[in-house]
Amino acid sequence: MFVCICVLCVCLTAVISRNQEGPGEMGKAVLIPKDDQEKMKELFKINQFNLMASDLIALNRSLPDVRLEGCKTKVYPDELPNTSVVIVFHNEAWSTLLRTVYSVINRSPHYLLSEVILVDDASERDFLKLTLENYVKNLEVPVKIIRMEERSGLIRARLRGAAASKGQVITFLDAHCECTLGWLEPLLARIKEDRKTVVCPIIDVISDDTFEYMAGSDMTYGGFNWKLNFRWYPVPQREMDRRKGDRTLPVRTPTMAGGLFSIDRNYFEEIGTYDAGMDIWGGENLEMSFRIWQCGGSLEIVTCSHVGHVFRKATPYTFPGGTGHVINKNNRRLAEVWMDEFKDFFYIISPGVVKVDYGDVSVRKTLRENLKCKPFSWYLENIYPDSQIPRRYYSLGEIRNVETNQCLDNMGRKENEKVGIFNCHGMGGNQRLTLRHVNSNQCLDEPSEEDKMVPTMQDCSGTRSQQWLLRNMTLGA
Ligand code: LR7
Ligand code: MN
Repeated sequence: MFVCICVLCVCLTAVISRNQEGPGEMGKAVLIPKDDQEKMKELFKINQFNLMASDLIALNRSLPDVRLEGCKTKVYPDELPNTSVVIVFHNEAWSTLLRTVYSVINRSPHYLLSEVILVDDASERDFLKLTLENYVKNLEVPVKIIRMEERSGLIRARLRGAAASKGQVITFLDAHCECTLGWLEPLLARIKEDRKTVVCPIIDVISDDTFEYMAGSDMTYGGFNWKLNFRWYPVPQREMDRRKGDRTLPVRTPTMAGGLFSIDRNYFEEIGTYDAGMDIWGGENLEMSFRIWQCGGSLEIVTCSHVGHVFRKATPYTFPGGTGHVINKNNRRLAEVWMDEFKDFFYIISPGVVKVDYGDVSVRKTLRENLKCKPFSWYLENIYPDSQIPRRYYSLGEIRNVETNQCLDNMGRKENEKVGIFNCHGMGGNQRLTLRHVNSNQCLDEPSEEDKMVPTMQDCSGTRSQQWLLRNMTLGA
């Protein structure tokens, strides 16, 4: 009896003290003592995040409520569609994977959770096999584990998870996330309002070094650059105006980061799920973003929903086939199917990409026809007018003096500097110009007073000094 009570006491104290001041509680940073830092660095390499810190933090750690005040008091309909949560992983760490699962289970109303589906993309770690299977049996929400027979990449793994799911909505998460209080209801409520809206939470930052939880901003949204890299950009004024300054209203975003979103399951099918021809990692997020917008849906960041994600600086896993090859292939597939003539901008920036075999995209082109999707120019005009890709351009090529066979060349210089003149090499690169330079978003401006000969590169302003007459010129395609 005495022992029993004593054990209980210890447990109880442990629970209480952990919830208030245990490592990482309330999303605080975990600092590793000097003596352990060698070991910490070793462990960091396994997942490219501070595994030692993560392992010290409780699987159900507490987090701050980072929502806007206006979000905390919002009331959502009682009848919301339920969701399956699909989490794909390859060699994920135990603590981050389970913390993701716990945060879903502990911070979602259970009647809205159909199930959690873990899709193991052929991981090689023992603890992700039987140990994981036995562990999830004791959780309060059904957790299903699906195993890919071979390494397939996150796109085909998600497709498998989606096909096995039963919820009215499918919610995808990366395997190193933490959902915060009230994350789910606003996502589901928005889908209930409009089933063709695909919704993302605000993605908060979990530090890869300390696992500190840092609120993301409701003032950034998704875009991309000419290399087809996803990037965050400030929400433009037109979108603030559309929401009449109410920051608790969803932001219409041109693209999504890709890892964290909810979609009506029937709509997911209707709109063509994913491109199963894409391998391992990359491209699927832009592919889906373009497809949703061009084919009549919309993509939003629901600013009342916050989910954390461990952002890493490097990839911990292998890319069978080579990183560059895989990403180029995926990007080519999306450019060929969705970007019409604007794909040329991508190819010009990354000349190597056109050599990559991207397989057969006819099924995806047929999908685009069947869905009667709008052209990419419509997307640029209406959804992403602030894109770096010029919506209208006269021509793309080199500017050559036909007498001397010399070309304008930006000489690798960057901002607001003189352009140079160099022998034409026909390779594009620094000589590939629109009158807006494709690499730097700088425009050819008239020579300054001191130097009457050589034009300079200046921020594109649309003023007369940047207007040029094209005459007697051969403009390459
Ligand atoms: O071969 C693989 N098989 C997998 O199952 C490779 C990865 N994966 C899993 C992996 O374990 C993880 O759970 O897929 C998930 C995503 O992989 P990450 O975490 O290495 O990707 P990321 O967070 O660096 O990349 C972002 O872009 C990807 C492009 O393909 C995906 O869309 C990711 O889901 C996406 N992550 C996010 O959107 C979170 C916010 C990051 C930003 C910006
Ligand atoms: Mn991730």
